[in-house]
Amino acid sequence: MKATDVINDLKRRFPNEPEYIQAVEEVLTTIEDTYNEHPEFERYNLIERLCIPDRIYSFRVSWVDDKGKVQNNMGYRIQHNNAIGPYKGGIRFHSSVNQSILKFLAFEQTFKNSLTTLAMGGGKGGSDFSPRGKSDMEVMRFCQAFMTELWRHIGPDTDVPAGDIGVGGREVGYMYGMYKKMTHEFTGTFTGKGREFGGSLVRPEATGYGNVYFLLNMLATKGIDIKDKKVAISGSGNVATYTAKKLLQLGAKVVSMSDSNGSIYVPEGLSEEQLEYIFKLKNIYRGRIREFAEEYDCQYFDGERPWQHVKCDIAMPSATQNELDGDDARTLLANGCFAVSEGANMPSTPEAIKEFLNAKILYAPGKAANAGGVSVSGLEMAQNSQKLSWSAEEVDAKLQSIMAEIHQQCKIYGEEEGGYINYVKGANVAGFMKVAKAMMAQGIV
Ligand code: NDP
Ligand code: 2IT
Repeated sequence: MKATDVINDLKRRFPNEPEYIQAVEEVLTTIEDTYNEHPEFERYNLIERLCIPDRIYSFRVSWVDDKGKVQNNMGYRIQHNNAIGPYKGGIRFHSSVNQSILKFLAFEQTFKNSLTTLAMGGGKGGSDFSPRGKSDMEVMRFCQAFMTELWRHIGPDTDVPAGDIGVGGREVGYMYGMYKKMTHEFTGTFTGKGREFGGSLVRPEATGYGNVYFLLNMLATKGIDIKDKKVAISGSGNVATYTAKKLLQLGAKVVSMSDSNGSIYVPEGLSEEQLEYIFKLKNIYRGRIREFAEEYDCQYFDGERPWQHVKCDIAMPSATQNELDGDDARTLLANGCFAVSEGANMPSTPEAIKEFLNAKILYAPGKAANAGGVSVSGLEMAQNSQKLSWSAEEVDAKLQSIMAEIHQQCKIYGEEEGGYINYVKGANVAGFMKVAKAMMAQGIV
């Protein structure tokens, strides 16, 4: 297999899907050598079967807004690969959603889920509907309309959706309610459900906490203590806020957060009270991060991401894809940043990744660092199957050991001469090998 040939062929066949091609390119260029050590993979044209999703559903979602106007959005579910378990992955509601973005996310999810040690294949879904600025009733009507199509394609052993950008506990609840009505069944077909109806404790916290646990594993390889380290976070949603919460518990200083309109800079680090304000601002009032800057009179960079403005030891991008580019990476490095652990999926551009790897800093790609979310989703599925619920301590302990295991797999496959761990290569090769072996064993299907 020549990675460039496969990528060029995919570019020709899917010309309008830059995010998908970007994600594929990053993986293929790092697994090429390992793949070519297995001539049987090439005989089975494994690579093409792994890059192209098993199937894609796309549909129109029509719903009525509060003014009585009929709105039409697009809905999608990408079932990418189920070699090691049922399709599994979140649903994203954001105005930017299109097939390319969901294909990149479903592709990434396949490798991420493989790393978790649990039995989950890869999938992703979503809509170009944006919950921002919509009333509760509008969000409910949209979720219900979306589910009247999606329900027939998912199931507890077929495909299990969850949250992502724009989809939190509220949206999952509404979608699950309609799913239950359509199927006449109460099964664990969604994860991230409310605690009262099968949701796992620690699932809301899991992605952010998991990212911090992964970071601790990376820092331990260098004997670095997290205490008093300055951490820049982007985003102020689910992943960003729980990342901040765990960091504060550990004595680190969170110096920035952001949303799509701008970022705040608090050089001395957020207090617990200030973080609590951000939780409320985002989850209850559904406000903007600018309002934090007004309330606490701190620096606010309108329309800007944090990276050019903050001095930090560690960066944890936790908003969206391609939110940290080559210039941002160079500025972070020049300002002394020595670790980057990605809460978002593909937040660093290829140029930024190159800068981090060349500088040989600790750099964890999202598919390893943010795998805690889907891991606890896997634990939620296990609890639902058993019709039991585990304590927060039990789930958190399992999350910590899964993140340590993912770190170990990255080390095994990514350690270079001289001891530098290339986590990009490690995560890609480890994730790939498990899926590849399962696909080989199951024949050409
Ligand atoms: P939320 O919707 O809770 O929060 C998203 C945050 O990112 C908000 O602050 C949002 O700002 C900001 N954001 C979204 N889109 C953009 C954009 N185009 N430009 C700038 N800022 C943006 O989502 P999550 O916290 O769940 O997800 C964040 C990232 O983490 C995503 O990449 C997601 O795929 C990834 N992830 C999520 C997991 C989960 O369990 N939820 C698991 C693993 C990864 P605004 O309010 O202005 O839109
Ligand atoms: O990107 C991700 O891993 C998620 N949005 C979580 C997926 C899940 O099924 O919990």
